[in-house]
Amino acid sequence: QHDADGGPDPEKHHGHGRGGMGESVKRKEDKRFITGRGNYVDDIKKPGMLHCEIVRSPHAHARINDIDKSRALDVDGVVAVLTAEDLAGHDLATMPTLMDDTQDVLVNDKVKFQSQEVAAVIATDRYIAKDGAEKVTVDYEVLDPVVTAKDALEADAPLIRDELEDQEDNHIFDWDVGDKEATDAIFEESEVTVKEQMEYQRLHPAPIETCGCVADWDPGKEKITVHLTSQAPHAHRTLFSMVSGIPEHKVRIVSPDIGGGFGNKVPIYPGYVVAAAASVVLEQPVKWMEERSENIQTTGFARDYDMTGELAATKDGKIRAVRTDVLANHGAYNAVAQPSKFPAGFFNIFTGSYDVEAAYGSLTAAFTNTAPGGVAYRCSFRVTEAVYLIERMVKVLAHELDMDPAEIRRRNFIQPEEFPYESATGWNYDSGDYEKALDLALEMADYDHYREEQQRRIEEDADKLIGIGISSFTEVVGAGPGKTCDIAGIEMFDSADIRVNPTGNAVLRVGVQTQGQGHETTFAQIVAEELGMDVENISVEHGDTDTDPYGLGTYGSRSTPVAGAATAVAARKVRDKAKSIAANELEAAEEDIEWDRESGHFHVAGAPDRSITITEIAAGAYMNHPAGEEPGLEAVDYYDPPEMTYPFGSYIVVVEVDRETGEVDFEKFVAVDDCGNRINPMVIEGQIHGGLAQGIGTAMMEHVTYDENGNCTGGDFMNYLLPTAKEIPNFETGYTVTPSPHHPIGAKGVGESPTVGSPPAIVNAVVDAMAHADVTHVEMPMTPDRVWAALADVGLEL
Ligand code: MCN
Ligand code: CUM
Repeated sequence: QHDADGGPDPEKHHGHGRGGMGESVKRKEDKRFITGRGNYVDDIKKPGMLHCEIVRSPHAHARINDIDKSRALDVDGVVAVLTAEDLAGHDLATMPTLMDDTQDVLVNDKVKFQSQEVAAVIATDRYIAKDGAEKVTVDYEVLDPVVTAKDALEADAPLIRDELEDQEDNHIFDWDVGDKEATDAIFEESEVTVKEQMEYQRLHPAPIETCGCVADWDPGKEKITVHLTSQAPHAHRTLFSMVSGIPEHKVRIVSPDIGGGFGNKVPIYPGYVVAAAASVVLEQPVKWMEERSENIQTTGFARDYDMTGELAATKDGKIRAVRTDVLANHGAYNAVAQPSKFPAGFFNIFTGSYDVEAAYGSLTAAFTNTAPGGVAYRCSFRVTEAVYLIERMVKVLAHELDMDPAEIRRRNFIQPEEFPYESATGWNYDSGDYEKALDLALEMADYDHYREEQQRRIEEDADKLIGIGISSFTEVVGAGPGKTCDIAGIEMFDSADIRVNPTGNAVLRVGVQTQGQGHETTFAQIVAEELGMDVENISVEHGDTDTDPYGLGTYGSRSTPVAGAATAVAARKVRDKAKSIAANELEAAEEDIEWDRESGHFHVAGAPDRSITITEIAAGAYMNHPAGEEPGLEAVDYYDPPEMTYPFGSYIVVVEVDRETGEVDFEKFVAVDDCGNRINPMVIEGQIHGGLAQGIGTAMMEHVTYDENGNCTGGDFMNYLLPTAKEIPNFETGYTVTPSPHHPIGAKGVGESPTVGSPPAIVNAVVDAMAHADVTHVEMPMTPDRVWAALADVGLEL
């Protein structure tokens, strides 16, 4: 895949002063964001626009006997009230989920989770719609709910999905991976085995902007335009067309500025379908925008995995086998947003950064009376859960063997020369140098000093204990090769379209969609690098399916690995054409034209002063194009990645645990990441900071909780706690560079690494503070009461 000149050199990334690879170019998008000129879905106002409010069920499990619309229709300004019956008339009563299940758009017969969509009120303004919604009278017959996967699988559990033929219980599927026999055999004969039970609690991505849309049916053109909070506009267009029956070329999805996605904006939600249906029926634009509690209680959640981890090892700490068993709560529908052939996402890489002889993982998924989802929140499709499992287990093993957790990792790392490496579960790691990243992190964290300080506090019986936690994670991002990765059957390639204008600037259109990651800047940097243009002269467009090339969207940190690769390849196609124009302009043979990455110029071989810039070439392409060539200067690339990329890192967290209050303070937080060649170090650092904050939220605060009646008790920001600046310590970031051998610019994704890698480091640190009293696990979120209970359990409390 590498260019003739070898692509950018990791050792000298200076961007050549033009804002290419490796330069911390300031984000172009920030001017409009910080001056209040962003344009989000809720900013869109259209003449005659109506507003949609959804009536939601107060019960988690209930049969609907009757819905009375009359009082709502009496409210002045209410235009329509829709129920499942009305939608059925348009064949829109149900919609497919991304995992082949069928979800009610509005409840047909039986409510399956609290706050499920029951009816929709369309009115001339939002407040009237809300008043109308309060007046819709629903007669519910309340049923017994079941909220945990374990309870849902009990023989006497109430059947949630009774509308499905052949569904006799709440079991969805079983999945397994690896070699059970070989793994079990190693466990039988190993000198040491350890086992731990751990829960990865239900979380919610909670982007600042909730989900919503403005649907606008044009009866003249018979075309619908939907401004949508979408991380994947093209995939959503295809699904919209399939669900509505409107031909795909008559559907336009526009993702304007998106106020954070974090995976929450990958699925299609009932509100979108209702607004679109209402717009078609009423022939007026319809806006639907969620409130915060609706967002937390009903849209794609994350995790909810109950995991058992086991390691088999030798006495000197060589891990021989990994075994895991998982109980997964998928909520009321199987609506996980992930490549369709991976029912447990990429949980497969639970062997992590370690070279083991065998591994086996099994999983059972269940329906419950809770909101559907499972994959979201910077997770790389369940790599969060996999990394948590293995990095926690390595700490458990280190404790069992009384070994230093850094040393035990060193003994088990896959070695740099072993790449490409096939893991025990059959995954092909592209490149890595794990020890280098760990060593750098240890040095930055002043590891030995804190180990001594920890000992001193124990000996002095101090009020505050020190704990040090490590996580040396491996990620897998860049879904994905079309042969294995698809969404609703569409292969997960991505695309770039570059058009160079006569005056020498260019527009790049991509199939991915930024939600805050800085693509308008970083994708322009790839073009700047590959064409010798100034980054200021390249604008990046995305999020409009009428004009952008088809792509699968932004999630799973796939933009850089897939669309970034497409961008580099498209730029190189432009460069190839540029050579023939350069030859024409310089009156030389095309074979004699060379491109110089450093200067960004094209010149005649052996005659560097006979050179020409891309700007001059652009003029030539339109004003003096070579005979026999097409005029113009542009190229498109659809990139099917040969493999995924495997970024990695080592995080070290030092905490102080207060024995009196159970409070945890971060003393030091070091994150060393390796995402291959780096496009924009400042953007990467921003991604790391944000993701570490979310990792702290995960480990310490966040939890979507339900009571036994299925009431969502963690469904608003009073109860679902997000970290603020006050809870976030100073992060120290470092990096190593191990390029991906198969990516055109040697880059790997990074957007999810910090959230994937940090929770186990934090839990390991808190556990480590109590390890001298043989504490091996504390469940997340590690609230002060939980930490205090763990201290009290072993007599360490004050
Ligand atoms: N980058 C780079 N050099 C690399 C790798 C990445 O400069 N070697 C830059 C990229 O150019 C891009 C950013 O880092 O600007 C993230 O790139 P990448 O890792 O490819 O991830 P994506 O762009 O595909 O973003 C998705 C990822 C996911 S899946 C979640 S979830 C998440 C995350 O990004 N959601 C976010 N970070 C987020 N950040 C913000 N502000 N908002 C979200 O919703
Ligand atoms: Cu798993 S959250 Mo991101 O892949 O959009």
